[in-house]
Amino acid sequence: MADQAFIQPTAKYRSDYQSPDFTITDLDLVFDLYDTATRVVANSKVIRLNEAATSLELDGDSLTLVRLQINGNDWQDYLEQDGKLLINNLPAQFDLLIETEINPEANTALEGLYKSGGAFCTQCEAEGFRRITYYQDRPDVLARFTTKVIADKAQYPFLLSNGNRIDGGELEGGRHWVQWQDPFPKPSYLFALVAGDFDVLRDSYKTVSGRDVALEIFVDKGNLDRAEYAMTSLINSMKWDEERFGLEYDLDIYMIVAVDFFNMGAMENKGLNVFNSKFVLANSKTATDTDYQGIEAVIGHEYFHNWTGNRVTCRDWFQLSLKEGLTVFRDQEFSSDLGSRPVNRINNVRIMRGPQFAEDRGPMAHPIRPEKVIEMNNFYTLTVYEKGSEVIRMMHTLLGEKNFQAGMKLYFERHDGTAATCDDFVAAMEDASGISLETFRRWYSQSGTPVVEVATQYLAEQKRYRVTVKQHTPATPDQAEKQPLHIPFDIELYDSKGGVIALEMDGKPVHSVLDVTEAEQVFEFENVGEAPVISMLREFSAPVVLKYDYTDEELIFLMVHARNEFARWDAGQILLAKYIKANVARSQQGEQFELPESVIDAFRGVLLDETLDPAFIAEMLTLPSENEVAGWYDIVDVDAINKVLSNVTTTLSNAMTDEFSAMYHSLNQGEYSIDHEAMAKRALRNTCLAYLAYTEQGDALVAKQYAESDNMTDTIAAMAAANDAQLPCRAVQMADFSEKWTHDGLVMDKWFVLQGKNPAENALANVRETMKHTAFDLKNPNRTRSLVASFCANNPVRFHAKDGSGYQFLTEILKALNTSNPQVASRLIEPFLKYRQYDEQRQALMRTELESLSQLDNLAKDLYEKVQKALDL
Ligand code: B3K
Ligand code: ZN
Repeated sequence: MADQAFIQPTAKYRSDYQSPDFTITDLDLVFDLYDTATRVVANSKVIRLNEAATSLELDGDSLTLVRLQINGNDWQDYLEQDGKLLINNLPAQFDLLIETEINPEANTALEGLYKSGGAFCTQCEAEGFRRITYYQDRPDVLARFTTKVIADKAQYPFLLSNGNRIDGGELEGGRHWVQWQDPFPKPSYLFALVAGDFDVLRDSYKTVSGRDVALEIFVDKGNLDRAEYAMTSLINSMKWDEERFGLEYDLDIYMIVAVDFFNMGAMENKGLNVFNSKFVLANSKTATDTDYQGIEAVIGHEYFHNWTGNRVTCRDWFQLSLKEGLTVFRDQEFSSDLGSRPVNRINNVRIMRGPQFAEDRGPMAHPIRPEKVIEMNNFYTLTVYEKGSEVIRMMHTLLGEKNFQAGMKLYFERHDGTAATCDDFVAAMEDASGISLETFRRWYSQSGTPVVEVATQYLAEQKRYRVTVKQHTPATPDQAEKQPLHIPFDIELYDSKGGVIALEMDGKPVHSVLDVTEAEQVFEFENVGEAPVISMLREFSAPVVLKYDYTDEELIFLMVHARNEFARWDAGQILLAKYIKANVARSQQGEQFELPESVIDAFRGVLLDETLDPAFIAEMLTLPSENEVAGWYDIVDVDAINKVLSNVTTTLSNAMTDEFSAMYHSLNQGEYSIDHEAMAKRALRNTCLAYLAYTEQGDALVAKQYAESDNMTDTIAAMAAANDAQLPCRAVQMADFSEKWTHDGLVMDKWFVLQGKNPAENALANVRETMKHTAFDLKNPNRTRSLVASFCANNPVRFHAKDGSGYQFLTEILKALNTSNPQVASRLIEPFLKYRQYDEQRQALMRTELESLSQLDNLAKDLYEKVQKALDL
């Protein structure tokens, strides 16, 4: 075992990339699985690429080296140090055998080979393979893998790995083995192994060229009735990728295994996806509509990685957005093509404007292609994923679907079977379309959220409309100087009747997407017969903050007349934002809350508009989150924001009680189903309930819905309404639910979330009490996120209690997780990183906590990187 003393973590820089000195063409693995002492024999065919190199450097972590041979002979000329194995005096080509011993049971970090419940499973991205064997654990070394898995047959009847099953047999002592071969060369991060006892849901898919693919979903025994939606989503994904992207699956089998202990959502290992059970298991009794949508999106996402990620992978981890941004774009398009495009867009934009913009304002701000990394796992961020997807979407907007697909085709022609860069992707888009993306490339290297300020002027005599667009990106801690970006700026002009005014310049029609590329640009449109109302940043055509002085009348007009639903929603959001800001200021001055009748009427109009999709109406009536509002301020007043948002809710609720009530009752549905129409109705009905909870009838109505509900969506909606409004029926519901579902952690997570978000004054004491619940387990990331993260990240008033009790609580949890699971700790620490955005007293309290963490002598790299940056050390 290597020396465990604290080694100062070091950073890696994108600019330091060097291609590997050696490559591995074939890797033959044998796993002899035992809980505490698994033996791994790795046989590699190694070829030297750099003639000058004689030493091979391999990565390793928490390994015991048992045997090292070159070409069948024991090899002594090596050095094991600081997580590296340096093998010296090597020939140009050789067979390397390495045997290591590992302890899966002690692996609570859930990276490498570990045990989830009774099963063995792996997670290797980004750098987990080095916890299995010494290897060139970097994505630009692509090898053909053969994997033999040996284990006890009774306990582990299923032995799985990547590719196709090629052989198997029985052994003495009740053990058996299976051998797998993956014909596609892949980097180590895509390796997977699973051994366990499962129920299997089987189906098949005939690809567009007529090949049959076996589909298998492995779930814990007894959960078969919760796997069907995942299977449907998988089949839909395979079909969609053929139809929209012309991409077909390439192996004879596709397997998905659901496990309970998993650090993130899922993992796209070639042919053998490992999933957090949260994104597989669902039936109407246990899952909400949001859960179903999550399953569809994540199943799609991992499936789409087979081409964007696996067939073409990343050259180095700085290029992560090459596969993640692109695959998020693909999964968003999948969900939008299958469900409601506007509702999907709205939810994606909420994530951008809330948590992604917040990331840009914090100490970890980074471009979608980071320049400097200490712990790679810290860069699986909303910036790399969601903003990365926005960057792909902007290219799609600039090129159009046809050119974009031509770019995809060229990208695969050029890079299939290799490890590529973000630049390679952009070059393929450019070459296929003939459109220059030179300035556009800055989106890859520039961090922060650009601000676009617009001024307009109507020149009545000339019938011209002048739109002045200025852009600037505020400095971020990682980058002081910013350049203008290429911003696709989608606009539309309306006349007073709501008709669209065609855009014309120099006597010619112009496209609605303006190319904003400079710090300041003026666009002047001709033949504009009257002062128009302008709709801007339609479809959120770029991930920027838009500043424009809209009047209430213009916004109310756009809420009704804008041609696309997203623009109508956005107008509603801007209108709400105006009054939320005004009232926060009033509240800080000790003045009364005010919301004009005209604003209330605008929302009433939306609720009563029968032409609109109920799911869309529900979005229109959903206020921005406390966290999103917090992002509008340099110094956040958590209490004022909370008070104002509550006031908006109760004001709308009081003013529109009759309408909410009528709508609620009219949406009473019959048979439960999970098609879009039924989900949309539930969404609106439950939005009405959330408002009605604040009226006199609230308690009775919520209690009735809980009692009568035959599905988890309506059950949780009732409980959330009771929780938010602190209704008397809350206590009964919480007790009843906990009793009913204690045995099922995944369902209990919903209850833990409500405990975490409980607005009650004693919320923290409740959370501490809840940690003693039999279903709670700090070692399970889903449980921890549900309870602890929802308290710390989504219950701002209680977490930011002035006495610092919330902060102390988070530090306790972080200290515990620092040793058991640093990846989860690193996600939970996020609220502390924003400490500079609070008043002095809170800043000081949070700083103290960060300092106490920085003093830990075993601080994990994951936390080290964030704490250092937050404290600006
Ligand atoms: N590629 C994985 C994420 C791996 C995270 C490593 N800390 C899942 C996904 O994005 O599809
Ligand atoms: Zn992904």
